[in-house]
Formats: sequence, structure tokens, C-alpha cells
Amino acid sequence: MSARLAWAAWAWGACGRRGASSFRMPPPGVDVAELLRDTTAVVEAPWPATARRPPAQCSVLLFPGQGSQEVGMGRGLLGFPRVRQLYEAARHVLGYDLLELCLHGPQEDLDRTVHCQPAVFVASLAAVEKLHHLQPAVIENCVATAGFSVGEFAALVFAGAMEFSEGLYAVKVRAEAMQEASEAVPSGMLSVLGQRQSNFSFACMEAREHCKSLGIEDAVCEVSNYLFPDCRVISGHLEALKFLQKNSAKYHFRRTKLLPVSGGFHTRLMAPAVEPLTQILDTINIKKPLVAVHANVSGNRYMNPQHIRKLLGQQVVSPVKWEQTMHSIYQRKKGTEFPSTFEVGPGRQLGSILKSCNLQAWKSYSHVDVMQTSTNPDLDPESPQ
Ligand SMILES: *[C@@H]1O[C@H](CO)[C@@H](O)[C@H](O)[C@H]1NC(C)=O
Ligand SMILES: CC(=O)N[C@H]1CO[C@H](CO)[C@@H](O)[C@@H]1O
Repeated sequence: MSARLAWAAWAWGACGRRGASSFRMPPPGVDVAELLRDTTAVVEAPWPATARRPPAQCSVLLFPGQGSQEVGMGRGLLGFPRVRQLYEAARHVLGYDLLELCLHGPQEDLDRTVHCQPAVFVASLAAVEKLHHLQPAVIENCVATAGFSVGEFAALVFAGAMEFSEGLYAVKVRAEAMQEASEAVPSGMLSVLGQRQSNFSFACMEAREHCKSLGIEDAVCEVSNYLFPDCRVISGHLEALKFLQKNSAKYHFRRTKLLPVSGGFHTRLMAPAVEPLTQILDTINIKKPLVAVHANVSGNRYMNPQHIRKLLGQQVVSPVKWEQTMHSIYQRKKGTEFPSTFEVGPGRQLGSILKSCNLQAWKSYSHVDVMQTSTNPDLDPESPQ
């Protein structure tokens, strides 16, 4: 199925086809459909069926997650069609001026989970608008997408599985629930660059035992993100993470860094966030994606609405298996060409990870910049070395 069709589906969704009226939860208080009505001109039906294309003509879109936010993001997108309308719709759904926060900060405020998840979501879909404007063929030829953590919501909206304002509302609920769960326990995330001989689960087990000796019952410390070979993020109680940092040498860790997040995401420390998220997901209209959306694990694609609801709920307490996802998207016979890959949204983190997972695939990577203010905006290709 054509990605262009999928893109159209989300645009139409935003325009009321299956629009905000299907909201049964607290109404965002706006008619998003109304807001976006004037912006449909770019959507022309009917769409031509996409023929099978050689791999090098296909594209893959990757959507970043929390941590990619930066003050000033979105500025480089405002000149493109529909982008201001997306931010306007977001202001109504969220009840505050997201664009203002993205453009002017302060950074501490933008970095709060409750703000940065919606901010990354909207900037990513606005980046799709830019890409669509500058290189429509990329959207048309998209064969697969994946999103990192909250990025999965943007990937699903892009793929036509959810409508923009409903997806954003779910992200808002998710972010609020995760923020609250984070505040309940002194916890965090530690990124670790190990070595071949590092045994992450053994290190985590010892860190949990250390916590127990300090009187912390039922301590959490486990791998929460698989990034690339020998690189993991570990989430859990702060005492456990401090223990791992102090004992780096023993576990053959080359580098460790505490991430600037408030909690132990993607572990059972987030369990209190599952229920509110599941509840909102039950009320929104979810459709079968029109482009392959890869979930956290190798070979695991979102199949149908029930599957999407279930996995998005589980996702906040399960590890992000990004390395496996990259493997599943880019694994191919030797000599087969790679699709072109676009990171749509703030930051270039997913590009660096791709480089470490699959150097050949990375050679066809570019990043859709959301920061720059140039009057002659253009894509910003990463030059392979
Ligand atoms: C890593 O440690 C765990 C114990 O936590 C053990 O079961 C496993 O076999 C170890 N793996 C390797 C590769 O040594
Ligand atoms: C959210 C999600 O897709 N979680 C799945 C990740 O993969 C494991 C299997 O390795 C599943 O059990 C999770 O449901």
C-alpha cells in the first residue's frame, strides 16, 4: 500500500474524516477538524497505486524519542505548508502554547517528560510536512517506519493508524502518567557503552543486590534500551545506577552517563502509567497501518488495532529493542541495495545508532533538520565518511 495514501490518511484524519469528533475522553476542547479544514489542499485523491520498486528507490522513516528535544526546534519548519496549523492544533489539544515553549524554552521546562514527549511528537510530524514539500517521492516510496519509544506514536500517525490530534492526546496522557510515575521513586536511566565481555544482566543483578543491602525492597535495575552492539541503557533505582557507575571497571563498562530524565522508563517502575494510557488508547480510533510500522522487536510489526493498543500499553514497561528493530528493517542479502533512510524530527541520535548498527545502511541516511532558519530550506544530508 502506498505511503502517500497513508500520509493522506493522516492528513484527512486531521481534517475530520474520522476526526476529533470520535473523542470520548475529556474533549481537547477544540474542533481540530475546523482548524485544519483550510489546509487540505495538498491532499489530492485518488492516489495512484505504488508499483514495486527497487530497494534503492524505497525509503524508511525513523522517528526519534524523548531526549532529542532542543530549544529552537520547529523554527526551521514554520515556513512549510500546514506546520503552523499543526502547532495551532497542538495548542488546543494540550492547553498550552507548545510552539512558544519549543522556540524559546526554557530548556528545563522543555526537558520535562510532560512537555518533551508532545514536543518531539509534533516536531516530528511537522518534519514530515517539510520532507513532503521538498521531496514528495520520499513519502510516496516509504516502505517502513519505526519510532523510538514515544516516536512510535508519530510513526503510527504517519502510517495512517491514528489521527494527529488523537495521537497527540494519547501522547499527552502517556507523558503525564510517566512524569507522575517517575516522581514516585528516585530512579533514572544510565547509558552504558560496554565491551564484548560485558554481562549487562549480571551487572544489573549485582546492583539489585546492592540495593537490597541498603534496605530497598524489590529494587529495579534492568536493560531498558538496546541501542547497538555493546551499548545499552539501564533503568532503575538511582542507588543501583550509582552502584554501576562506581563499579564500571568490574563490569567492563567503557563509559557510563546518567541521562537527563526523571525516571526509570521502560521498566516496571512505569507500571502506574499503563492503566491511564490503556484507557485513552481504548477510546481513540485506531486503524491498521498502511505502511509497515516496526515495533520494538525483530520481525514484530504492528498488525491490527488491537495489537497496537496492547503493545503501546506494554511498551512503557518493556525495553526498547531498537538494535533488533534496525536489524529487522535493514537485514538483507549481501549485494542488495539499501533504501534511503530519513530521520524525521529533532536530533540525529537515530542516525548515529544506525551507523553503529549497520554502516552500509547508514550511507543512505539523511536527517530532516527542524532547527535552521534559512529562507531557502533544504534537506541536510549527513555526509558519509
Ligand atoms: C550473564 O550473567 C547471568 C547471570 O546474571 C548468567 O546467567 C549468564 O549466563 C551470563 N552470560 C554470559 C554470556 O556469561
Ligand atoms: C511494545 C512491544 O512491542 N513489546 C514487545 C517487545 O518484544 C517482546 C518480546 O521480545 C514482547 O514480549 C513485548 O510485548
